[in-house]
Amino acid sequence: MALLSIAQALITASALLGHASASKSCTADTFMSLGLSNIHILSLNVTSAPNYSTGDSSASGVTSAPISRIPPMVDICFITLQYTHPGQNDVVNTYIGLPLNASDWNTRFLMDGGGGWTAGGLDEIIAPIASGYSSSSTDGGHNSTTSTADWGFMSEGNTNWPALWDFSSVALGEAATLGKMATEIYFGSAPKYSYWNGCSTGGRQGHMMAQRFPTYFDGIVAGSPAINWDRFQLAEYWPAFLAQLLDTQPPACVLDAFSDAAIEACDLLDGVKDGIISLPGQCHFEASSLVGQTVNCSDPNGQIIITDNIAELVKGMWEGPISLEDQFEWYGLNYDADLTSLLATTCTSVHNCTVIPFSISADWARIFLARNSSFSVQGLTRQDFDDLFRESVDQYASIIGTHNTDLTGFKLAGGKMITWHGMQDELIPTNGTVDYYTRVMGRDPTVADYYRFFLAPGVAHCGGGPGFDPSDTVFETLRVWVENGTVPDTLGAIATAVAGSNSSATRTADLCLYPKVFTYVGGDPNDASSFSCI
Ligand SMILES: *[C@@H]1O[C@H](CO)[C@@H](O)[C@H](O)[C@H]1NC(C)=O
Ligand SMILES: *[C@@H]1O[C@H](CO)[C@@H](O)[C@H](O)[C@H]1NC(C)=O
Ligand SMILES: *[C@@H]1O[C@H](CO)[C@@H](O)[C@H](O)[C@H]1NC(C)=O
Ligand SMILES: *[C@@H]1O[C@H](CO)[C@@H](O)[C@H](O)[C@H]1NC(C)=O
Ligand SMILES: *[C@@H]1O[C@H](CO)[C@@H](O)[C@H](O)[C@H]1NC(C)=O
Ligand SMILES: *[C@@H]1O[C@H](CO)[C@@H](O)[C@H](O)[C@H]1NC(C)=O
Ligand SMILES: *[C@@H]1O[C@H](CO)[C@@H](O)[C@H](O)[C@H]1NC(C)=O
Ligand SMILES: *[C@@H]1O[C@H](CO)[C@@H](O)[C@H](O)[C@H]1NC(C)=O
Ligand SMILES: *[C@@H]1O[C@H](CO)[C@@H](O)[C@H](O)[C@H]1NC(C)=O
Ligand SMILES: *[C@@H]1O[C@H](CO)[C@@H](O)[C@H](O)[C@H]1NC(C)=O
Ligand SMILES: [Ca+2]
Repeated sequence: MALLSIAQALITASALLGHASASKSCTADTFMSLGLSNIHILSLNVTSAPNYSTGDSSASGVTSAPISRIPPMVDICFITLQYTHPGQNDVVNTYIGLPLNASDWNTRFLMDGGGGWTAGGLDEIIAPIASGYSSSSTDGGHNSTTSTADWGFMSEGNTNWPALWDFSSVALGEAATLGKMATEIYFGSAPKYSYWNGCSTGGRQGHMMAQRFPTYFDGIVAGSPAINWDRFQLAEYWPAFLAQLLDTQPPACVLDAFSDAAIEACDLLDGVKDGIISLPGQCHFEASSLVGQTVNCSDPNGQIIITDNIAELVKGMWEGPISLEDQFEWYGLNYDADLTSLLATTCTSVHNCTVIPFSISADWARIFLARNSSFSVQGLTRQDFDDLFRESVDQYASIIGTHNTDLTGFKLAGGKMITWHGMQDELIPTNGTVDYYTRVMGRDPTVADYYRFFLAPGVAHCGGGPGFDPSDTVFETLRVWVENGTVPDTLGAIATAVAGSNSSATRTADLCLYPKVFTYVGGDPNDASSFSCI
């Protein structure tokens, strides 16, 4: 997900020091030397685009940038490179954008990350350029017009390993190198600082950069990261699997009734009634306590009585996958996370619903694990599920797991990274990121010198939810850490005001550096000073 923060957007060229004096011409001749020894360039397209409308990229829904914060028109030099890795039969499209006029360049380079199966594309470079940066992005060898089977299979039953390498890491590192190379060719000087900013898949990509290309970026924002990919994909598949195992397809209203009951039971444990469970460890809500209750639904209309199986299913969504041998496989969702994304249904009545497995994890299981384009969750046994899990970890951890705890290279290069994760994440279990950071901390107690992690209570996947969202401040916080040495002990966040209080007031908070816990210490719950990091 290409998240552009307000702060990032506000950093216009004029706000930052240091301008390059002149640029070369925005023509193919200028960029003839662009290349890498391991790639073969199929085409180079250089286009001068004065008055390029930034509204176009926002209209496509790819960037969440508040459009009023970046200029509606920017002058861009576009470079599109299509290349292959000889012998691998792949085609990678990489997009580079430079402020056309050197006086608009803020002397920095910034890549915005992708989302889901999208490594990136043309849309991801527009907002950075409009903010004064040079930028690049890659489709990683496939884009959204290609189905997962089309790019994931070499042929039915055979994994397309080069395509997965491209998507996972290879094309990302190349896009960074090519983007910086083009910047230097055009402006005559290398970027002073290079940054990565991403969430979800973009957060995984940010971690991949730190792990595998540790000298490429001075600063990385990696939100709600899709790291631990080999494991959490199966955790995302688990709800749909359990639903078929238990032959139970509850409509959304029933799942919401469980979330509401858990929030009702545990909301106040953190001291503030705000629809947020900030201290999930203290919540011991039993799904089975709702068995026998009637839920009134409006969409579809009707009443439904909660059964043992429904409670068992919800318990499983909160617990996460557990093997046939009763071994922990991965984390579940927090109690206050929306349950209806991983267990979406279409219904003709409250008693006749069909589960729609979450598409990315269903594709992962079908194309990369079962390697069978007709495969579905129907008829899967517990043993089958465990086999898929084992296959995922065994075959893919080193390719796309993105959980290498050795960040020594990044540390020695002087890099800085900030990760945050919403505790109401409805897709990627928040605790997987806690797990990774804890393991890095265990390996290097000085981790906070270069890599800082902040939990965001009440925030959904990459934003949304009632809680404290740092999206608008995190990039600027990272930038001043890198450029000014301002160490972020907390991370500024905003939330909607607590219901019943002055609803026009903005609720602010300073999120806590993990493992410190965001704790209410008394006072107006809309006021940041009413919370402390303990
Ligand atoms: C070159 O890139 C520009 C801008 O992205 C695009 O409009 C044009 O169609 C491309 N030309 C070719 C030949 O691909
Ligand atoms: C860009 O827009 C400005 C203001 O609207 C206009 O004066 C200028 O001619 C345009 N330039 C090009 C190359 O279209
Ligand atoms: C580049 O920007 C400078 C300063 O705003 C301006 O004087 C110059 O005319 C611009 N050059 C082009 C080619 O737009
Ligand atoms: C997606 O990739 C295909 C194959 O390379 C290409 O023809 C198409 O133009 C791409 N679409 C976008 C939106 O980039
Ligand atoms: C998840 O992490 C929280 C701490 O943030 C902890 O209290 C909770 O027990 C963990 N939940 C699971 C299922 O591991
Ligand atoms: C559901 O609706 C019935 C009547 O339609 C009402 O008696 C009952 O209290 C409602 N239950 C809930 C939990 O709102
Ligand atoms: C249940 O839903 C399916 C579509 O998912 C539909 O074909 C079927 O007729 C429905 N059954 C009843 C009893 O409504
Ligand atoms: C693929 O999956 C379908 C549906 O489960 C099954 O009928 C078929 O036998 C599988 N094919 C192979 C080659 O395993
Ligand atoms: C930069 O660092 C100085 C000295 O540590 C500090 O006073 C100042 O507030 C910092 N500026 C920013 C924007 O963080
Ligand atoms: C509500 O908040 C707004 C903005 O902070 C303030 O102007 C207003 O006086 C407040 N109203 C009350 C009743 O506190
Ligand atoms: Ca609360």
